Amino acid sequence: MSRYDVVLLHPPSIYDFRERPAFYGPIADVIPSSPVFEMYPMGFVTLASYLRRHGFRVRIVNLAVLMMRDPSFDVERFLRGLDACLFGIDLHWLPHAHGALELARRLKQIHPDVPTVFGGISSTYFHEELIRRPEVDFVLRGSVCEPFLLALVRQLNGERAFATVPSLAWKEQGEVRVNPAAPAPGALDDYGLDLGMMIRHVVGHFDFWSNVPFHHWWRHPITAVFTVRGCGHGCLTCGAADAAFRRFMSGRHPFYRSPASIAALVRQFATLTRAPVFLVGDVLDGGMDYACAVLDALAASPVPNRVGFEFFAPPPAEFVERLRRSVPRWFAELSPESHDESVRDTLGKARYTNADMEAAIGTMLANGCEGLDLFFMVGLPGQTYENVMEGIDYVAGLFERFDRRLSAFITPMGPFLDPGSDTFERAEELGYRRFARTLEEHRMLLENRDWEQMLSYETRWMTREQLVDATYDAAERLSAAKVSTGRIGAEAGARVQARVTAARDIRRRLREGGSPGASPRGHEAALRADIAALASAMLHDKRELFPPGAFLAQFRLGGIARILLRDLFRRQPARA
Ligand code: B12
Ligand code: SF4
Repeated sequence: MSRYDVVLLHPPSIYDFRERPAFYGPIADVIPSSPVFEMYPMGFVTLASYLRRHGFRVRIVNLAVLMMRDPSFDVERFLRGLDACLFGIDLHWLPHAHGALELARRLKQIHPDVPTVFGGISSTYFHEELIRRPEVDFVLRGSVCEPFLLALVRQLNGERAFATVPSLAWKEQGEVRVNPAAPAPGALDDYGLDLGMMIRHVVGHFDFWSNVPFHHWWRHPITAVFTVRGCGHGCLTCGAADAAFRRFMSGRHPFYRSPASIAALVRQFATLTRAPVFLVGDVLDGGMDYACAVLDALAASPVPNRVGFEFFAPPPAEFVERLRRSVPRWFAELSPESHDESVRDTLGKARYTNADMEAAIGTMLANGCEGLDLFFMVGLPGQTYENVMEGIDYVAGLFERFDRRLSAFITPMGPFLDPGSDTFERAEELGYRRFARTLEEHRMLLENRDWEQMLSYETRWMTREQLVDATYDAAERLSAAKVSTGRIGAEAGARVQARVTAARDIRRRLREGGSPGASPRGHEAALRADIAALASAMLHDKRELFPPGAFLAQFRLGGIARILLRDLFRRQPARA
């Protein structure tokens, strides 16, 4: 009998990133992971919890983190040591097109008799192309895959009647079969995290490093509760927008987690850690009654941790006032994407004026919001270079007007257009020029050495070169505005400035040097070293968004021990 029924593996975005360092630019500047995109989909944890609850043995392996932590980590040797009935690989985010396929290929070489299953948003979109590849045996489609993966594992252990597994793409004697999609469930409450089981697995198997969600997580273990699946907004650029999901995701979206389940998950995290708990998804999208019910549930079970709220449009004043009364410590994120009302209108997230936004900023700061981050983007429909720069001047004005709890960040949309989004499907009509359509074409883009060439698009308003220029120039100006208003210190500002200068220099040297190996050996080594120095964040100081803390200060060891004890005395589920 194999040691595990399923091993879920998270690949790096580019499989050979350690041997072939590429210049990824600022594509991962405002997220916890580096451009290796080493964070695994949170769905790994809910899939593992669900299967374990049904008596199956599941292991999560964050291969990307293992490869990052130790440059001499021998991947092939590690893969050879895995003992499982099924390997699950996520191709959730398209930038993993390179790493996920290469990992599957290697697993097939080493374990030819163990099937591979792919899942995630990009796998769902590209399931027909994926299932034709020899290294892929199954693809599970859907935004909620727990019951389908369970059905697949049961069939692998039983009659192998794969035609009965909902939403499965598979092969029968070389012929591709795509089973009908099962409707997505109406609520998310059945698909949660089981922290007790997770901790017991980590402790029992001495398996901390392969489970960590991203590099350095143990230093700033931010946690998140996913309140919604899908989204009701219509951003033209988003692969999970209403129109996008209707193109390729079965079932009705969005659907929400109940207020009681949200509060229970927040409490679970607070038992474990002192770190902030972020609610992913704008609770106001579920309607005012739902959003207030979430606040009431949080108020009934208060936690000392800071709780983060995400807003897709400026929240109404009465909601913010109620938030202050319900949650002792809170912070928020608002993503206007552009300061320009007409660009915002075209983008389609939400329609509001800058005056509305400024009023909401004032209200939030007056109601105890401990930090408010605004997110802006380069690469939007209708956006020119000048327009991006005007945006930074607008933000600088906000910095003058509001206190230092308000901050802002800008990143390029990239490296890829989201498949299934309007900008991907209706590119020409919306002013986009697409450099990749198929999964294989995206994989090939990741073979490039420079993020400018990795970008899968340019727009009628900005070429790829201008998108890069706008990104660097905007970041430089934004950083200067932060220094002059005391949001970051002069030293942090100088670090950002030095990184932008280094990035421009690398770009020039890559252009002059051409393909790898074309430049003299010494130059090549220096270039690699300079690229590596910019690996984690480029245009922002990541510490601004994810302040590091010491391990012992972040975790509540007593709480962890209590969860562990409770789990040990719980009857272990029989396989059913
Ligand atoms: C929260 C979120 C994040 C979080 C990550 C949380 C996490 N670790 O999962 C953060 C902010 C870090 C993030 C970052 C990025 N994100 Co994001 N993110 C989202 C968001 C808003 C919600 C996702 C969600 O609800 N997940 C719910 C969890 C519980 O389920 P799940 O992880 O999806 O897993 C389920 C299924 O997908 C499936 N599944 C997943 N993997 C596997 C594997 C197997 C084997 C199987 C069988 C099933 C399976 O089963 C799971 C359980 O049901 C979506 C938009 C949306 N509304 O959906 C965008 C979205 C997924 N992100 C997107 C992108 C592009 C990114 C970035 C690449 C952006 C960037 N350049 O920085 C990075 C990549 C980060 C990395 N890997 O390191 C795009 C993806 C488009 C695409 N097809 O590639 C989306 C659709 C929209 C968007 N543009 O933001 N993201
Ligand atoms: S980018 Fe727009 S459509 Fe996509 S999840 Fe965010 S608000 Fe929803």
